[in-house]
Amino acid sequence: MTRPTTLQSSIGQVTLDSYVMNASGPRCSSAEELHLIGRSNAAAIVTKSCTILPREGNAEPRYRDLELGAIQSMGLPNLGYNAYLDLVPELLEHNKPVVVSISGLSLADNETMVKAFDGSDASLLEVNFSCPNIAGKPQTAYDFEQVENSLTRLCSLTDKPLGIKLAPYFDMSHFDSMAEILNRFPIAFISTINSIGNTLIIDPQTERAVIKPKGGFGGLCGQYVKPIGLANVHAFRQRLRDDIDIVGVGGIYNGTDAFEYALAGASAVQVATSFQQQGEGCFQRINDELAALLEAKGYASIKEVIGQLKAF
Ligand code: RRO
Repeated sequence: MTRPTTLQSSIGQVTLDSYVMNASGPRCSSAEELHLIGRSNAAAIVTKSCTILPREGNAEPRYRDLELGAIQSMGLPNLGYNAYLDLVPELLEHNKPVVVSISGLSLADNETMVKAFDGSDASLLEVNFSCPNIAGKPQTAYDFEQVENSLTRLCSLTDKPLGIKLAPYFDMSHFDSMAEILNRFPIAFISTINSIGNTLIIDPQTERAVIKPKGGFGGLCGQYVKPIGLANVHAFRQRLRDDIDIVGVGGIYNGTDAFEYALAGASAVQVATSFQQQGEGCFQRINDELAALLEAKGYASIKEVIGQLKAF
């Protein structure tokens, strides 16, 4: 499939034919779903975060659409890492990068999976340090010492471009501390943000939370989180080494959203809620809207925009 060169980008030296891919999140657990992404205009195929063993995920109801997004507590439903190892070769036949998301329930699990995928032809590895929805498992991304320990081990296990999926941060001191840690490791990229964990939506009619797992606490997604995603991308762009790419995630529904992420410093973006709500046509639409916006503004390439947020 030919795509406008204006949207070509790269993550960890891996070329992307467009700017928009799916996020590790909805509609990317099964072989069928992943092939559907492969046939779409998405820049890459990103798998659902995998664990050592297959998981059904949390009890239902575990997802609810909201006026400006969604709340969910899926609980890592996935086929188990061996299934994704088997799928990598056939997914690569779509001629786009395959990004495997890894989300072990322990460091030992992550070590096992990083080693296994290092021996595969996966293009990029994204280790998820920020799933908010497993009862009793705090998000690694909020435990800075654990991030450092994990990266010390994981970076030694692969020569593939390795990235980590971060949780949203809300304080400048956290951006400073996390960037200082990340800059000491040979990581290729970060993806930011994951959903805003442990939020609560209450239905006043039923007088219940709208989802069941974890007593109703779940990850907030969609338009609600875009300003937080933009802030995280921009704060890290100002602090990370130039060779660490940033994948922007959070509330991207249209070409203008993607353009804003580019200004903030994202080398590519991932789409979750809009993909969940609208299906795989969202990739073509958002890429087309972005290309039209670039043309209207007189830019020849998305690369001219990345990180160019203007100061007052
Ligand atoms: O599956 C989930 O519940 C989930 C994961 Br792994 C994640 O990283 N972020 C999220 O909002 N949900």
